[in-house]
Amino acid sequence: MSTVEERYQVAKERYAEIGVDTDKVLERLQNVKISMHCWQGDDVKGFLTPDGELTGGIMSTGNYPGAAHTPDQLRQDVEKAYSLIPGKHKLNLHAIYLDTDETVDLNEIEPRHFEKWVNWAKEQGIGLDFNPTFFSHPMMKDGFTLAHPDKEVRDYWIEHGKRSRRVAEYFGKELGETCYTNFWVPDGFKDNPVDRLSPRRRLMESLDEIFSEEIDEKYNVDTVESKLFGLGAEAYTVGSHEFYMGYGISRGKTILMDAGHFHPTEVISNKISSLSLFSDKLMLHVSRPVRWDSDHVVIMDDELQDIAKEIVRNDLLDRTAIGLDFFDATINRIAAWVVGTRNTQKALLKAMLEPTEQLRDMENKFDFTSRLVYTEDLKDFPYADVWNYFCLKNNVPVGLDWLQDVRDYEAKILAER
Ligand code: RNT
Ligand code: ZN
Repeated sequence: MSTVEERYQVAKERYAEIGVDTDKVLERLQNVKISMHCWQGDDVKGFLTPDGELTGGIMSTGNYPGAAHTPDQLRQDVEKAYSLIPGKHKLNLHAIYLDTDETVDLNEIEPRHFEKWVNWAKEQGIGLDFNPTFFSHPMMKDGFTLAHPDKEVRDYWIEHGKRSRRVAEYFGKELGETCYTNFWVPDGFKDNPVDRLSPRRRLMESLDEIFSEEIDEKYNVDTVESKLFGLGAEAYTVGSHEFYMGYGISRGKTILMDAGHFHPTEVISNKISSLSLFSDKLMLHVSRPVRWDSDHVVIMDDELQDIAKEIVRNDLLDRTAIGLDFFDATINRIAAWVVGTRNTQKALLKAMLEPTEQLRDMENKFDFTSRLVYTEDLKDFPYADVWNYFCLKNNVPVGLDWLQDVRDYEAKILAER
């Protein structure tokens, strides 16, 4: 039986024949950071209240045993996942994941409530991203937060937004790596609204107020995330795609596209190129929609590969922040992270292993026959041998081997919770 290294050498020669240097590709892949979302670890519950609850705006289903109940447990689980994922990445925190003995509400959070996360991130050598939490809270009234007609409700959430940006600035300063702070607001109506405009105007004005405080983009970059529909917001979501395209472009804010937030046949892979022409940066939530849900674990499907191709072919890696966003509580949560993160990296690798210039030439000569034959045949190239070698080089398990690690951890650690 041949070894991983031997198989890599064979693959390397095969790719060299079509003009692809696999060693260079692996160097490139090594530098790609994925922002792994903390919320897969506890089904988006967080630590704001002793046993965080989902009370509106978002939902996860399932009750697989072993969810993290404390920040320490969550960090332990994230470390386990990182040990099975090649490379160094980022962790994406939500405000409800604060780590403090004080009782604080969302409109009171301060950098010190996240100090333990920062110290841990330093130890791990990773960066942090952040999200204000506009859901699962009694101040979410009638399904509304920043777009609520009542000023008192809006003001509560505006304060939360402002404070979140200061936490993010602190992350950026302390860790020497820009923190991307994402604003996703679930506000919307279950049934057909009469007035679609006023809530959107209120959301715009609330956001403007939140962003009125200048924060250096070296430390914090604000991103805004649209959605087509949500739980209890089936008919109308205030923060739609058009809303945030307009908002982001006019305010110099980065637009975040979540793969699960569009019509079923609409794909974000086809939006990346357009957006890149009008915006310096972009951020993605790599996710997977299934019927009404937008948050299944990402698998190696066509859309994941198309997203990766668009980023790589158009040389957008440096301008694109790649975050993950899924939460499945019916499976081992660490396995969910590992599958989703490794798949995202693997899709990028597959895209990097493509002889893009040659394919572009074919297209420019209107040689659609060669384009089709090449792109089809490339699907059979031995990318998995390159991937396995990448894992080996990074001292993480190859192929299926990591599952046993997760099983052992499950038996030893998760079962005790
Ligand atoms: C919800 C959005 C949002 C959340 C996180 C937890 O539909 O995708 O990004 O998943 O903020
Ligand atoms: Zn999202």
